[in-house]
Amino acid sequence: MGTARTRASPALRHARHAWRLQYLDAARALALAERALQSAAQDGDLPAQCWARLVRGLHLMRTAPAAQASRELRAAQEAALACGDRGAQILAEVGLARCELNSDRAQAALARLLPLRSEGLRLLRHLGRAMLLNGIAGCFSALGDSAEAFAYMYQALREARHARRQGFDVVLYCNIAHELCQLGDCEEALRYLHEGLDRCDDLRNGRLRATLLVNRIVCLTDLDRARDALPDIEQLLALPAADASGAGGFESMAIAALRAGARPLGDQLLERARRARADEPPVDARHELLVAQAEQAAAHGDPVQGARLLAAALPLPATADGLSLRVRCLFLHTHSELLQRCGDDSAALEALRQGQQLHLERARLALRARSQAASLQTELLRLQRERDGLEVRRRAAERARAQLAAINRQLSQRVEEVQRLQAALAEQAVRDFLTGLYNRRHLSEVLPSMLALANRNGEALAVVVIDLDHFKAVNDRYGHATGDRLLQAFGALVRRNLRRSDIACRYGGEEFCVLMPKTSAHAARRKTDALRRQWRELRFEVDGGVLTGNSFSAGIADSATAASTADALLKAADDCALDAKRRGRDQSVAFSAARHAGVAGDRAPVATLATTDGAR
Ligand code: GH3
Ligand code: MG
Ligand code: MG
Repeated sequence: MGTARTRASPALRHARHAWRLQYLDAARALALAERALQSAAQDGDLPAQCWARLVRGLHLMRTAPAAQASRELRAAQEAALACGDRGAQILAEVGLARCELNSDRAQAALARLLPLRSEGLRLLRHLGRAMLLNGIAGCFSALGDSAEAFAYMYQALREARHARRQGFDVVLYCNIAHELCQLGDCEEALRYLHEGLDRCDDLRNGRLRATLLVNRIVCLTDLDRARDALPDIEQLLALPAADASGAGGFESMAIAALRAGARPLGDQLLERARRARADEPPVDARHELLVAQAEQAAAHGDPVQGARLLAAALPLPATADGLSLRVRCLFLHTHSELLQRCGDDSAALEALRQGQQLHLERARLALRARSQAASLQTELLRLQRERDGLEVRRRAAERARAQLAAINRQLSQRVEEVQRLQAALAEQAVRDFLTGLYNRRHLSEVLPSMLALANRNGEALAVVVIDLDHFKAVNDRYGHATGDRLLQAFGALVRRNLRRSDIACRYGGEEFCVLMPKTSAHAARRKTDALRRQWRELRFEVDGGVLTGNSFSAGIADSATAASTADALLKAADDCALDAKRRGRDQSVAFSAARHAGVAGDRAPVATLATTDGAR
């Protein structure tokens, strides 16, 4: 609320929490504020002091003499000023204005609040705004300008509905009902009170309930249904004493009870009213008290005394001095009745005539307020409907988005799954199951493109064909399973010894082929011989001993010297392997252009035959 947005201290958080709880749980709000104030005072925490005092000040405003509440609210305001919290300053002003109003100084209260209206609406949140608007409405109401009062109250109600959780809407139901009752529109007032009392079940605010009940009692009395007010009086008296007396209105209850014929109850209530209003009651309360006393006198069989009591208060003060139309009507109505009972018909008629005039005035105001209220209500309903519609659309869009996101998630999971499967299948299709090396199919797929790349870059691609020596004999002597083990071991050995860019395939049976990019036949032969030595050293546990000293024969050709087409290059390497076999196995033969000129065909003869003899 316009506070500098630094991190809130724990005390400030408590104080703000207390602020939001004011109407929900009045006692807890006050206790929280007291605690916050204690620690804030110790720490010199001004923002916390400000909000805690604000809560306390507003509580005093409802329960204590105006002077005491004003002191606390002024202290809150000073703290707000010191810490630059303009929002809190305005809220303190709302409280101070209410104190003026409670002391029958409506004009002064209005003068405080009106200039703050637009700034407040800009700075404050919903609850604060509703409180400010309600404060202005209260001033107009006290000044007898019901139309303005209603306009502000409905605007406040709109704000309060946004902050429904904080319960301020119930305060407004109460105030709107009070205003309607002032204008004699008691049926409509009863509807608001009913709604307020319903909502009150969600709050822990005995005082607010008591105030709603007092208003209902007043309405029912005004509608000549004083008997129906008796259960409300009972309910009110059953509330904690502080709540019941906090609401005031014992004089209204006394009038209701006496008119309902409940004399002892009326006497008791009047006694409480007298005690409650001991020092300088507001103008309305003072006149209601007189009416109650007059009713009591009449109920005790002395209407003359009653009429005399009322006559002594004539002439009645002006509206501007705080006497509401409702109480003025009540006064004149009762006076006329008592005069009639005393047999003074002409005086009774005169009072009745005055009362009728006021009724007319009330009806006129009620009509204006009603049409104002109706148009505001229509506007409110429209806004509400618009908001509800938006909310429905927002929820639907949110649901659709969530569904879409879920479907998307599922879909991408499926896509990933399929991709994984496809990759696995593709891998399976090009892998040899036994050795884990690539298969011949893969070789025929990649060799042409590797060759093209090598040719384009002017680099040599070496092809090595390896055939394990006397492998049939291994199978024959140790069994096919041992043969398989050897093939697997050979695959693993090849994998361990190759570069990542090399491609090793099982060409078929016990024959292998390795493609080595950027490698000459010469370099490839060196690597092949190193591989051959390792192969020889590998030891295999077999039935009855250890098998070692295995060998292979290899033929090597590179694209730079042997051939530039895949088939020719493979054939050149194959031929060299055959050569190695012929020369006694356990050796590598690299392509010699001179010797193979007729075979490879597409290169000028440059190299000589080179063999590496086996160690055996
Ligand atoms: P050389 O030195 O002339 O190459 O003799 P060799 O016995 O290795 O050649 P030959 O072509 O006569 O026999 C190849 C043997 O490889 C025959 C076949 O049973 C064996 N062989 C082929 N594929 C497999 C296999 O997958 N597992 C096993 N255990 N043996 C296989
Ligand atoms: Mg073979
Ligand atoms: Mg062989």
